[in-house]
Parts: sequence; C-alpha cells; structure tokens
Amino acid sequence: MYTQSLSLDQEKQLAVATAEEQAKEAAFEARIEAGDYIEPKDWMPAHYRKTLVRQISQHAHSEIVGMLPEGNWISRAPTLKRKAILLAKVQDEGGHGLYLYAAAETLGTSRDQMLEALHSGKAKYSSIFNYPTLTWADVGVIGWLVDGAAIMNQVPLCRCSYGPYARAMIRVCREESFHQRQGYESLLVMMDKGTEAQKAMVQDAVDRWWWPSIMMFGPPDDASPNSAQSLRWGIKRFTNDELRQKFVDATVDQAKVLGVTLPDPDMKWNEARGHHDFGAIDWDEFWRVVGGDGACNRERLATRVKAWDEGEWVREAALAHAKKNEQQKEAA
Ligand code: BYC
Repeated sequence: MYTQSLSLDQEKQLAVATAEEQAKEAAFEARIEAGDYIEPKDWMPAHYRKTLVRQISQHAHSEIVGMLPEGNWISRAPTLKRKAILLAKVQDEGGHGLYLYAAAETLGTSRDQMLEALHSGKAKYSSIFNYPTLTWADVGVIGWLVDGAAIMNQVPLCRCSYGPYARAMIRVCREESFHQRQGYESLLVMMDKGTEAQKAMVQDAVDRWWWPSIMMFGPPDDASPNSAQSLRWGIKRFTNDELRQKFVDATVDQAKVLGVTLPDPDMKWNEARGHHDFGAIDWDEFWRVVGGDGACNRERLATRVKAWDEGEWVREAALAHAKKNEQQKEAA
C-alpha cells in the first residue's frame, strides 16, 4: 500500500547524484591533503561548513565579549599612556570580531543569525571572559596570559584550510602579539619598580587567572568531540592538549623573569618528556562556566544584549543612509 519503491529512472538519477557527491567529496579531501586553501565558492561538505561557522562565529563572539573585562578599566587606567594602550587594545578586539564575523558570513550565515545565537545563549564564547577583572594588575595579566594563550592557539589557525579564516587570523595574530607584550611589559614595570602592595596585586592576579587561562585551550583531547575531524580537515593543526602544553612550557620562564609564582605546586620539569608536568585542571569548573554559571556570564551576556538593543537606531540609520545613496546613484 505505502510503496517506497522508486522508478528505474529515479533510481538512476539517485545513483548519479550519489556518485557526483562522492566525486566532489573525494576531490575536496584531495585538496585538503595537498594543503590547498578552500575558498567560499568552492564545494565543501556540509559538516565542514557547519564546523567552520561554529568555530569562527564563537571566536568572533569571544572577541567582542572579550572587550568587556578590560573595557571595565579604561576609565581607571593609572596613566595617560596606559589608557591609550588599553583603548587601542580593546578597539583591536572589536576589529578582530568584525574580521571574524565577515569570514563566517562567507559561509552563508548572516551576522544577524550569529548574533541572535549569542544573545539567546545558544552560541558559546570563550570561558575566560566570564571571570571578573578586580584590579589593574588583571589588565596586565590578561595581556600576558590570556592573549599569550590566544596567540598559541591562533598562530596555527593562520594555516587553517579555510582561506578567509586563515587570512583573518594573520592580522589578528600580529595584533595579539602587541597585546601580549603590552600586558607583560606593564607587569614587568609593576614587579621591578612597584611597591610591595603592587607586587602582591600582580601575584594575586596571576593566582586567579592561571587556571582559567590554561582551560581556554578547551577540554582534554579524550573529551574533545570536535578535534579529530577538525584535525583531519586542517581546521585545527594541533590538539587542545598539545597547545596547552606548549603554552605551559613557554610561560614558566616568563613567570621566572617576572618574579611571580604560577599557582601550581605540581608544576615541574619532566626531563624524560621534555615538557613541564602540571597539576590537575578542575574540569567541573570549566564546564560550569561554559554552561553559563560562571561569575560573570549573566553580566556579560546582558551587556551585549543591551548594546545590541540600544544600537538599533544606529543600524536603522546606517541602512536608511545606504538606501538613500543607492537611490541617488540610480537617479543620477
Ligand atoms: N570556552 O571539541 P572541542 C581571545 C567548547 S578569543 C568555551 O575541543 P573545538 C581573546 C567547544 O566550542 C579566544 N567553550 O571544540 C579575545 C565545544 O562546544 P560546541 C577564543 C569552549 O572547537 C579578546 C566543546 O567545548 N579563541 O583569545 O574543536 C581578548 C567541546 O570542545 C572552550 C578561539 O575561539 C572554551 N575555552 O576546540 C583577548 C579560537 N573550549 O561548539 C583574547 C578558535 C572548548 O561543540 N577556536 N569549548 O558546542 C578554537 O581553536 C577551538 O574552537 C577551541 C575548541 C580550541 C576553542
């Protein structure tokens, strides 16, 4: 009665379509294998597109939410020089968000859709931005550790197989490296020339930001559902744990030069591994923060939603202006 059978013609068409899909997929895999960049108009598997939209849009959200913890200190920076540096840095982060939204849009998802996902809590952004910035030293430590971790994670993304993302990352990484250095330099000044209270403030900020910074790299490899496929497609070039280890190894000596202690009694050089061993990460805390229950999740999201709502008249005015220009051009 409910026959599902296809006519011979339909079966043939289906077989041809499947064979075509398979050929496209094989050609795509061969290009990935050869290290080619995939460009917006090229054929790509639906899952590759979806993975990129997920990662790039979440990266973009992280940049614009990442403006908030430091933005909190612009009006309280201790000198004109520090204020100018911080303003430039926070502005750069807004710019990074824009390059990244533009890169994600080339995959066919609109900026409005991406922002709706952020505002409704469906899309993630980096866990690190849900911690509060309690003192001026936090601004320096964010530059040193958070931007340092970001660079470690993002330099390999300059070789991501998707062209628009890879190209956006080149500029982002150049700017991130200035961000890292300004943070480290401001901490060096506090540790070299500061009072005992200022030095203690730096150590306290390191104590609070260290563990969240190494959580930024994401869950351990055996609990990272997306890594294997993203590595095969050349979206990611290293695993979460590999990048975390590189970051720990690079940071230990920087902490020594600075004269601060990393708050991990289990941290020690392991000659056999050629790496530093480090203590257990509190993954319950990580998932709690990712799940929306960190110290500042609600505040961060509410700030973004308010900015979006209050910016409505600006978006309307910009669209009306563009329309008027278009009409004037047509009339001329
Ligand atoms: N926070 O399978 P996994 C910056 C999620 S911006 C929240 O390993 P994947 C900066 C992950 O999304 C920093 N969520 O995922 C800005 C996934 O959930 P969904 C942002 C996290 O994608 C301003 C689930 O956990 N950087 O540095 O293979 C000022 C399982 O994870 C986090 C980027 O976005 C986290 N930390 O690897 C200063 C870089 N970690 O999506 C600094 C680009 C994981 O399946 N992104 N999750 O629901 C990446 O490199 C990768 O997406 C990640 C995660 C390494 C972050």
